[in-house]
Amino acid sequence: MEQRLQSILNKHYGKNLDTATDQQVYTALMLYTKEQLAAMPRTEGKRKLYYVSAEFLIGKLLSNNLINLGLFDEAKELLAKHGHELTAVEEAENEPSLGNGGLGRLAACFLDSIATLNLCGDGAGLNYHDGLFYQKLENNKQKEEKNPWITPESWLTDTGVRFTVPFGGFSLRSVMYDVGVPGYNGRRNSLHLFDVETVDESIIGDGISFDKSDIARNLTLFLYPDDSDEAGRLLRVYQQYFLVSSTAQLILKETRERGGSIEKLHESVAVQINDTHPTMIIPELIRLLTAEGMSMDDAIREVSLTCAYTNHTILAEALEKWPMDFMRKAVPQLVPIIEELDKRAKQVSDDPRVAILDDQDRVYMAHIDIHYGYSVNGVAALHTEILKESELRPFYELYPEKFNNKTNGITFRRWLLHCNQPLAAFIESLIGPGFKKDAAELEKLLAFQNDEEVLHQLRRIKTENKQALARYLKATQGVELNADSIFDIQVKRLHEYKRQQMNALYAIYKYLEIKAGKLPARPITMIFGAKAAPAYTIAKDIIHLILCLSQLIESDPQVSPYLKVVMVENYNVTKAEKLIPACDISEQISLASKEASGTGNMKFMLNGALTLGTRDGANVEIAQLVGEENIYSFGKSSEEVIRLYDEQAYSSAALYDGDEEIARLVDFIIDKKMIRIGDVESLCRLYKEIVSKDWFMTLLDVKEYIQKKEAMLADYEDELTWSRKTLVNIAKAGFFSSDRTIAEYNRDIWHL
Ligand code: GPK
Repeated sequence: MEQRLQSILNKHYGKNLDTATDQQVYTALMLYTKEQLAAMPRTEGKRKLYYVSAEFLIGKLLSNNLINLGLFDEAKELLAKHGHELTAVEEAENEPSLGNGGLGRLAACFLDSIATLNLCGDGAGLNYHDGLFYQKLENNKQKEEKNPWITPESWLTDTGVRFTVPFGGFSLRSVMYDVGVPGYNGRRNSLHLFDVETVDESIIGDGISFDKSDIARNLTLFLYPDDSDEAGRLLRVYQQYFLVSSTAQLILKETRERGGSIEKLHESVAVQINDTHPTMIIPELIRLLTAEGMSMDDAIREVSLTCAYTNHTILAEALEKWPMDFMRKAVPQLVPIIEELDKRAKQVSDDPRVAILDDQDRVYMAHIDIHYGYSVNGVAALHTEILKESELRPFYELYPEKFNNKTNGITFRRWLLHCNQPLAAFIESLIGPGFKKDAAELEKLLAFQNDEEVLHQLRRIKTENKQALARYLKATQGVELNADSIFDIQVKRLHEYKRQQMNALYAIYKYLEIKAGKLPARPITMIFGAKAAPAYTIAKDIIHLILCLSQLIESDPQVSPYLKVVMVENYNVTKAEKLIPACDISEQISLASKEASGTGNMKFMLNGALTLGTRDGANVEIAQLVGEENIYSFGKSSEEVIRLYDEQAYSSAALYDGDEEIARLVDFIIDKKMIRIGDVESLCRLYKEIVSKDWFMTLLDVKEYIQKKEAMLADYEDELTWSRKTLVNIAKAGFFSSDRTIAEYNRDIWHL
């Protein structure tokens, strides 16, 4: 390693390890790691998986690749010998901006586990140049800026592979870049990222504005371009088709090269459709197979035996429906195929709820996946039950055999071994290194439940991680944190169903308590991190509320010693890796039934935080594993919530009018102290929304939530009891390894 690094540095910069800057050392180490990766043997298998996804939220790659290659310690020592710290060198890497939230991060964890389990499976996505916007916090508001991340030397390798993607009236060339995906045991796969040959970043204007109609130049600029107008929605269709047409062409090319038969495609290929964004791969594969001379019947049968679909949400707004007119304009070649699929589906069932085309000529993407895929899975036990019992019930009645659950997981390489090295080393000192390959071995920690020295050490490690986070936030955002306070963290995309607004109501509660002289036993630091979709007004209002509260509290010397509210700017994977190991209280407070799974909840428990959560998504399974005494659950059940929706029986106005305590908290949003700091229009809009609509039932659970959090804060003071609970959480986290999830996908769906 040393020799090779010296020679790369010399060739590129005329420097050596002692004279090079951290940035130069980063580039040299990246290039070296890339060479090592390319030299690894590929996974092999008769059937090959293509995991197709609009997002891959892969995070920085240097350290994780070094860990998986078994080179991490060597690199760290070598750099230290020459006066460089690996953590400082890592800072030089831009985080790839290829994802948005849990769905994208799940895809990234899955790639790591697929390679680690030695399964033959690649990812396929788009190479967005500016990806998801960069979030600036200014004047207590979110401002969106572009987020270029690709540098001349990067993990991307141009494969030389090119495809032509036909659109209505024109066609585009697609360029295939690869990013190597090393498993933790000697073999590798690839992430294929397709780009438009004619992409042009110079068309980006102020902020993130650009000409939405200039498809040849804009197609791979942004992930989830604003879809509040028709041009934006059409652009999403162009993006989706570009991804799936490139992937479908790659699949047929590789199948031939591997000696497989196109006529028996499903014997050589499995396609996992990650949410509905890549759904058009079904008609596209059918189109390509029939163009090869297969009959429509045969093509449909083969594709249906090849494609499987994962559902990630029951929120109606996220279930894509495209007007057929968009298809006619962007991808006219798919129109007759979609019509044929619709006709056949109507022969299977005349129930309009399962139709592909509705009476307004809109295409229901998920319905294509369910009729013409062989597997439909939810991402947590409760979520899959809700799909079967309510959201997709008519489909479940038609095809019960297709439905299955795959509870999400996370890769422990990134979310423990890399992000929390002190904890990983401590665990290894207690139970040996076996847990690194087999996460179930973490259960051995249960033997230390009554070992006071171990329990004290867990809190010491947590405190050190809190200090490290404090240093980081001081350096990057100029905020001061008190590492002796309790760190209460909610980080995830901003959405009303995730109920950051309920957490903000807690901040108001605590502020008023402190003003009234009821001081907490220990200071509390409430940390938020969240991006709001640029066109989602109420979500931005919630960010505004949190930032105004932060300022109000900060500037009040009576309150600030006891309470702090911080919003981390531009929350992303890099920041998650620093926040999660430093957390005491993990906020997982979505309205029951609405969070399909959550995966942050798993990362926090693995790093020794305790969950304050509703009985939603994977929280339910966390509670079952750790036992009710090791989690703080609250709130109305999913059955109750679903009943309230069905009977239209929820009224936030009634709760507000009937409860002085609730009214006091909500009214504070438009208190004159707040109006003085913030934007009246934004605060009033949010206030009205909560009082009159509150679609995600904040006021239903807010009182129980406050009570539970108070109980939790009190428990924190009993160090041994708290630490014992954190130990049980870490010990029981093994189930949430994505290695387990992927083994189940392979056993039940892929059969690679
Ligand atoms: C679900 F529908 C979607 C979406 O568009 N983006 C996204 O990140 C998330 N998700 C769910 O909200 C989480 O509950 C879940 O854990 C995650 O997908 C992965 O399954």
